Amino acid sequence: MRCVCAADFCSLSFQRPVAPICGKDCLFDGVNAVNKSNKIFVAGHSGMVGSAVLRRLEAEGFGNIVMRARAQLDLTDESAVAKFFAKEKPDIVVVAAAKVGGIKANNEHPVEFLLENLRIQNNIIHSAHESGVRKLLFLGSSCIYPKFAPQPIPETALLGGPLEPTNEAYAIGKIAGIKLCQAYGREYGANFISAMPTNLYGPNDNFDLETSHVLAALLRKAHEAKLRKDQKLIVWGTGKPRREFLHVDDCASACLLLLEKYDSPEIINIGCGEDISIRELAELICDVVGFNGDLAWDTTKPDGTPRKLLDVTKLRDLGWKPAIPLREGIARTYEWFRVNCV
Ligand code: GFB
Repeated sequence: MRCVCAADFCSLSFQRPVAPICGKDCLFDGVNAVNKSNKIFVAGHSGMVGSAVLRRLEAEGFGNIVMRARAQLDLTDESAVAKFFAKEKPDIVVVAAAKVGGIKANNEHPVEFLLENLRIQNNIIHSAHESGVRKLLFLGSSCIYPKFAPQPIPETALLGGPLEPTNEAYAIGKIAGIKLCQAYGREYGANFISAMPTNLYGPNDNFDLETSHVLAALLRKAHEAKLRKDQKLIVWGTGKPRREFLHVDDCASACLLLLEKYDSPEIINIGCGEDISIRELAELICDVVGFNGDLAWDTTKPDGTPRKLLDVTKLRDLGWKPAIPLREGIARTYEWFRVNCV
């Protein structure tokens, strides 16, 4: 069925027998519209993405937010999750809980990345359906796309070729989550949407050098190299791969827009539409941190996907754009790191 706004610019179609909205100045208000009194469960609220979504929800005046610390609710525990949903009966769910990590952690622990993510998302998505959740936002990752996907990567590239081996297990887990959301939509009419953020960074990022992503790792390395007055900073790989970096607060603003205005089972990318090489990123970080030594390349470490730039046309067509330029975002994150991690 077509979006009921029936406006010329709207090309969305839906499989559910309810009236959806496209979000682009639709004439229709939408039966699925999220309102500020809705009970919203943010799964993974203490992680980088979950905490950013929480900040944004609070800033926008959402006052009925449910959270559970890991010690209170183990999301890999099927019966505990089922009991939690049956008792709380949230209206809206954001699935920001996941086992995440950088290239090294993904490459070395495929079992944990696959199993833990499958467990968490299966439990949440299934219980959300059982307890009558009205809308669910599942967060995936840009690594779900084939290693050699066309650039920038359109949503239609999903399952079009082999994955990048260093993060295949994690990617398969996330693809399973997308497909489960779509299956609940197709079979039961659930409004479970999936968004694919690009490489994110910001407050509450993981700065552990073994398990972090590149931006957080290089911030720590540059900071420590500056303090030690080192001559060199060691960067993994060749420096040639290109990545797109989005501040997590921008990702959170996109998530809210999708909750309010996007009701399609088709996946949607979240990114800024620009990428840089790892070498350029390392130089930028050294500049922001004030480390003046040289870069040295550890080519025993993997490069991973050669390029990962998302096509963000769909999201921009909904009226969203990022607000935090990369240099400013790095400076803000460096400040956060200095206050909270050293
Ligand atoms: O951010 P990152 O760990 O993950 O690495 P991916 C990106 C690039 O930065 C790779 C290089 O080419 C790394 O070799 N790099 C250079 C470094 N120095 C460092 C360093 O000190 N630490 C790290 N971590 N990288 C991840 C996936 O892929 O992307 C996950 O493994 C997830 O599944 C995430 O999807 C978004 O961008 O290669």
